[in-house]
Amino acid sequence: MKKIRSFVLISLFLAIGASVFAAPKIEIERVEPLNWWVGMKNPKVQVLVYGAGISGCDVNINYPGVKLNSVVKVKSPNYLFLNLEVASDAKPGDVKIDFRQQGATVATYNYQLLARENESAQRVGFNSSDAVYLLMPDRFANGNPNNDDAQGYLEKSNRKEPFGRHGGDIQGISDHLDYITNLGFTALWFTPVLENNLERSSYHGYAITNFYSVDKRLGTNEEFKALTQKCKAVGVKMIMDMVFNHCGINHWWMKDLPTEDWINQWPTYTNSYYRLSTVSDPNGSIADRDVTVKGWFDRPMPDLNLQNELLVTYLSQNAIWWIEYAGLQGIRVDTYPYPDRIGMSKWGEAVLNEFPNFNIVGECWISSSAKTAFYQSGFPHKDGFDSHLPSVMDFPLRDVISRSLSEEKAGWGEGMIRIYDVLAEDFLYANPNNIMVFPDNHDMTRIFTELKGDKDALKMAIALVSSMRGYPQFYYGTELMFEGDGGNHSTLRIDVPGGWAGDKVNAFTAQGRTADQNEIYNYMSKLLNYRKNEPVLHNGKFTQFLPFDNIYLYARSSENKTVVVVMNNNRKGDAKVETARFAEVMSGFTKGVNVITGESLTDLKTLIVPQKSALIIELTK
Ligand SMILES: [Ca+2]
Ligand SMILES: [Ca+2]
Repeated sequence: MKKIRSFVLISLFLAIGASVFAAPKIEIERVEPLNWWVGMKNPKVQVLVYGAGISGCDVNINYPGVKLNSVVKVKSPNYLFLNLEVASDAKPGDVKIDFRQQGATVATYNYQLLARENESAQRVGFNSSDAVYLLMPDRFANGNPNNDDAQGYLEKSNRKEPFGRHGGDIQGISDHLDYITNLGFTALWFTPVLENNLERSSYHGYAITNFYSVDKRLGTNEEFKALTQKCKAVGVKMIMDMVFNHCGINHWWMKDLPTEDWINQWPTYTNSYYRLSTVSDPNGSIADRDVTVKGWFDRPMPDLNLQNELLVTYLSQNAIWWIEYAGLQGIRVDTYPYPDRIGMSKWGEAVLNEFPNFNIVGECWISSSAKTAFYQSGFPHKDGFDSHLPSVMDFPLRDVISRSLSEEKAGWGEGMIRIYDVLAEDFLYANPNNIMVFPDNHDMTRIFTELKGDKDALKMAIALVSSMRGYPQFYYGTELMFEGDGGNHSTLRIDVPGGWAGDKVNAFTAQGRTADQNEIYNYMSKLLNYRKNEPVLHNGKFTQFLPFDNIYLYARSSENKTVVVVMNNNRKGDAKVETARFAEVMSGFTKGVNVITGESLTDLKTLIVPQKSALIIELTK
């Protein structure tokens, strides 16, 4: 009897205990990547799950074709990393993930597996056939005034504040896409669109606080995807600006890092030296390299540690997710040399494994061809290292364009020889034709300012960048003769007049532009539209001849066609250029057409090149 009573009591206690002490439900706050796809080349995906106390859970998945290989727990109890494997014959659908404690379900999550678009893996990235237009979404056009102050954001819009949010957005870009395509551009790169929820100066987009969400003041993920599709329909490739060196100080994980080494932490605030020589220097100290690579880019930008494997996987999947979700044709990687280079190599390898014909350009802001070539995939590193970065930017060439075009009195080392000499170092590059060529960008003094407002020199710069090996990039407003000082970003990143309702001038229309602006707009349009349809300017052999007397000639040659560019950098009347010296690229051709004016050239023996101008002629047999 006594025994029976104890048994009943114990049973009762257990029953009450189970109901009183049942593990409480856990709220899952984040799951990233937001979804995944069936049929990726790499069948594995690592899903980050974030929720208070989630690491105490057992995880169960019961979905045909989806295997939970392992679960990774980290220092914070609020994260789990689920290593899933998706069979190629798994059906798209919601994969129910069951989180249990003491046998009871405390949370469930339906993780979406989608079908891939046809030919997704084979997509062709931007390449030397493209011309890239760079803009800042906050400063281009305000297509939706209703999103200027989206809920939950710390910084309010204020167009009067030079470093503030001006209200430009994805809709504004979409509304003015014809302005860009009329100029002949075939690729679009704009500064990052992901959430930058900072108190101030977040308009530039480089302090990301959520890697999976477009900043609502610029639009939504769906709007970004729709713009990418609209671009594709009109022959414009989308290059997404991504940042992996740092995140924004208000990134959601900063309050609860998965692991201490998720970011590079220092006893006291330590800024990067910004000395990129330390990264490639075989003689450099580890100490100097560490501060350059692990020091922070700026106080509001915690430095991500790409030696952390979980983080590298997170960022690789993030890039793959945006390519697949939005339909991208390219990525521009910000501050490329600043993260751990082995981590970035793994990142690039993972992305190119999924999309072998894709293109990625890294911002390696270095004034030396040797140190730039170091980062391009294919560079013969002694230790066999491969960056898996197909394209770099030609900062060394950029640095001499304005200088050479400003030097009308050329001595031994001045004027056009500067350009020749930089291009003579192309032997360093694994692929000189997959290099971005540009006269300026959003971080540096505008070319027109550097050329001291010289319209003729501006045209020469446009001609050079558009016809050189590699592919051209122009910063918005170059076509409008915008001026701006690199030391003052507020002047460098002004609004396009006409992008905002009530603007007195509308530069998006020919009527709203001055005669000079139309001259430059039309010049660029003529040249880039010509370039668009001429493979000789995409892949033709590049041959340059020594400049003499500040006159520089180079050619792009294919089997049946050659384009010759002659730059007369003097201001002392027409130059009569005898072409006998250029027989190597001109012999056999009998006809020539001035690409800009359409005029036929009857005499190819002597070319007349007006002062301070570029003569671009197409030669045919
Ligand atoms: Ca807006
Ligand atoms: Ca770094």
